[in-house]
Amino acid sequence: MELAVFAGRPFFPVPQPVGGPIIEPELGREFHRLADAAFARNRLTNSGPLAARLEEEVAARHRCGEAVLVANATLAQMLLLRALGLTSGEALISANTFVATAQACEWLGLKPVFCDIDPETLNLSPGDCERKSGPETRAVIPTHVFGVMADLPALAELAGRRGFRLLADAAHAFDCDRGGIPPGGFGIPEFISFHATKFFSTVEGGAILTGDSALARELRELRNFGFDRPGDAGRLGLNAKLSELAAAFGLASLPLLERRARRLGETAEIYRRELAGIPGLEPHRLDRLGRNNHRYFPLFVDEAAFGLSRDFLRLALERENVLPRTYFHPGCHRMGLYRDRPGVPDLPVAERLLGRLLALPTSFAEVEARAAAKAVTDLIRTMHDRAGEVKRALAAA
Ligand code: T4K
Repeated sequence: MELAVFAGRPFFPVPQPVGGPIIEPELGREFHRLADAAFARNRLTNSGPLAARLEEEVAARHRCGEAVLVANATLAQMLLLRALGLTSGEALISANTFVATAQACEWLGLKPVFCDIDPETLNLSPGDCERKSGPETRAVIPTHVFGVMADLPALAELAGRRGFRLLADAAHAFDCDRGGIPPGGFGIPEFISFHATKFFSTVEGGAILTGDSALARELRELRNFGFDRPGDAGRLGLNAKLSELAAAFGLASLPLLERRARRLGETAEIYRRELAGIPGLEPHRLDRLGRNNHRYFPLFVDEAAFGLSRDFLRLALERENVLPRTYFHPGCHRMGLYRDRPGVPDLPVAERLLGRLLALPTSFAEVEARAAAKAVTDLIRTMHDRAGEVKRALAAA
């Protein structure tokens, strides 16, 4: 049967998104058991036992002493900035990050300064941070994009020498590490996302990972309206608590994570093997420096060699119900919030590389994951082999 891009039917009958939640059958069963127990206890939020247990599990997994669970990673970053007194001046952040990293800074009164990326890791470049730092710089906030951890030792050296704070956006980096050290293990505070699109999820949720118990105590007060004793708010807080039902979803996922990591690793392996023979495609290596959870499979598309641009390949795959994403291009600095601000950031490496990057879906149903990954690569091969026809079909649409 002919493909949709050639006026036939979509190859996949249902959409295959990059961020589709991963829900194994066991997860649903265990979630319901834990949720029923929460109902029987009449305890749905505000320091319940499930959230407390999940805090311990997440901290142990990341070997960092403390995990302060919150309602999402955006609030985690905001609370952390507040606790560290980072409420004015500038923060150096990566041109390759989700807009939340910039927005959390703005909410606290910190102006984000977009810095260029390292061409190997696609993470914040310490050299460009040095160039773009100045008298107003108060913090540097790298993102471990796609779970590849940023160069924290080099950034710590810079921050120490220039007198600003280092904290990290580890939203993508659950169960990842660099040289064996996971987020939270480098001695700097990091925040992580448990959003439904992530490797590990509580539907919405996140955490701050830290070895500093005084900081953790303060963050626990800030997430609960600033209450430092029952009924008395000693400081300005807000509501960023994680509910018991969200914690139940997370606890139900924990025993499945090794199997999930193996499956995503296999999907990545199939993608790498099958795409290897197609000209103009180069997967971004995620595990050169340490462990990766393989939640994302980003690859570079060279238009001249492949026959189609990244954006045409994306459009063609979308016709077949494969929904790749161009994380994070054209970049936050080009979003409505930022693009009219004076001073276009100078980001030559990000401009050169991110316009060629495409993230493929990884969250196929468990029973069909191998066949689905292979089918995606077959579709990509067809798009290459019939590039001229694909271009004409898309241009005519
Ligand atoms: N820092 C970084 C580096 C981040 O990537 C993020 C979040 C944060 C900080 C902030 O973390 P949180 O405050 O969210 O905890 C999604 C997520 O909403 C966002 O959490 C995530 N990063 C970002 C990378 O991806 P969108 O705008 O791309 O989401 P959306 O709705 O387009 O969903 C992505 C794809 O997944 C779509 O094709 C639909 C599919 N999907 C999504 C959901 C939620 C489903 O099929 N089912 C679902 O339930 O932001």
